[in-house]
Amino acid sequence: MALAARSALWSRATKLIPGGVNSPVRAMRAVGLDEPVFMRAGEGALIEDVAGRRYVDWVMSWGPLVFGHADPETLEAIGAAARRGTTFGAPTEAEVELAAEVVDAVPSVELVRLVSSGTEAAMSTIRLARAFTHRDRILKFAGCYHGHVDALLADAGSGLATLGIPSSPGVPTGVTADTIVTRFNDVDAVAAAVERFGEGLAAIVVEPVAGNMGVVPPEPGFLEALRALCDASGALLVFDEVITGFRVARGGAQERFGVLPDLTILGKIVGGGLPAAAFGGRAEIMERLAPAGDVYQAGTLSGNPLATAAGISVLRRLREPAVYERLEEKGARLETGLGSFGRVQRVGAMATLFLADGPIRTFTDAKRSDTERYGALFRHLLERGIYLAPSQFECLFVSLAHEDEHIDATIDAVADFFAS
Ligand code: KE4
Repeated sequence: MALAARSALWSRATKLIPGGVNSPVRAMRAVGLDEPVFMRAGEGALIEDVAGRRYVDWVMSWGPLVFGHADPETLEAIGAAARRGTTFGAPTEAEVELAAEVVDAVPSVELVRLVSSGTEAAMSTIRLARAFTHRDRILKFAGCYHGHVDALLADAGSGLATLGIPSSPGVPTGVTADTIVTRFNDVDAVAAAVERFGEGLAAIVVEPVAGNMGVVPPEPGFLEALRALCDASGALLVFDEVITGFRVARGGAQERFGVLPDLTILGKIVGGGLPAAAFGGRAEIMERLAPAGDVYQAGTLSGNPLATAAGISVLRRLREPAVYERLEEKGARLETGLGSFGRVQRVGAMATLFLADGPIRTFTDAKRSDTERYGALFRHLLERGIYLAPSQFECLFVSLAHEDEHIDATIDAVADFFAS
């Protein structure tokens, strides 16, 4: 597509869709682009824009594509399902099969409910935690993102552990009045928050490895401390494993770090690249969900045949342990290659190159990064056929389709930027 046609497409998009995109980060404003790159195809580790230029893709649709773009086995599974019809709104065997894969893989999950997005899973999990505990307060961490759930669109106030203030217009103050925001990796801050608000605390919600401030691993003992604080206060521990699930280990961060939450939020990989997400946990909690219990939650396309077919195709292949050895090798090669250009933080197949001095332990640390320079790096790499996350505060998503040539080309292009 010629330049003029691309501009016409962008102009048309902005006249029909707010900001021209269906999710803000895609506008690529954070990396200094006035007009985002429109993509039209992907194959393995590569993504192709509407001008036919191909890039090594480190966004991978923000995490779902652990086998890369247009994975043949996934496409075959989707096609076979689609030929039988796309949605029935009735129970299907595939939903049972996908649930079985999740329950088999994720250590703390005994029952699981399928939904269509991570936001929906997070929203439903909060409602369930509040119902189960008969409490209203939710504690979250600055820099962690759990989808655009009203109750979790809360920023920290000035103090260390404050009642949340809405981080978006349209979120009523009454909704975030029960949201406490404190600092990731700060056990004292969490303990103080639980001390002060513990009575009415329904749940602590955390990305066990933060991905939405860039990759910030849990410090040794942090997740264990959250577990202990929840046990002591009667609150539920909720791991948002939308990114980490099936990525940092087959059983997610809870398997990798050996800390079991009461409820787990899943997305991205679980749908194999189609709209599917899930939440699950201990049976006694999950059984409160309608129609088994009285906590209402529903969805027209929940567990739909195409997404369950894609999810089953992917999760069944992730039973092979060698998969995670290969992801670890690829992640380590990328980390080693980028390490001399900034602070690289990585857990398994998720990594971030922070243009800042390390270590990055909290959102405050992450915000020290030179986002202007990151934007310049993003644009430089785009010119060289490398598509980095269009924000410093996101992850590079390593897939099984990323070969040494893709990793080495990325490292060379980054080296070229810092040399110029
Ligand atoms: P979705 O509603 O976008 O499917 O999932 C929300 C969500 C929940 N929890 C975590 C830990 C997440 O990372 C996300 C969504 N991730 C972002 C990128 N980090 C999606 C990209 C976008 O918003 O377009």
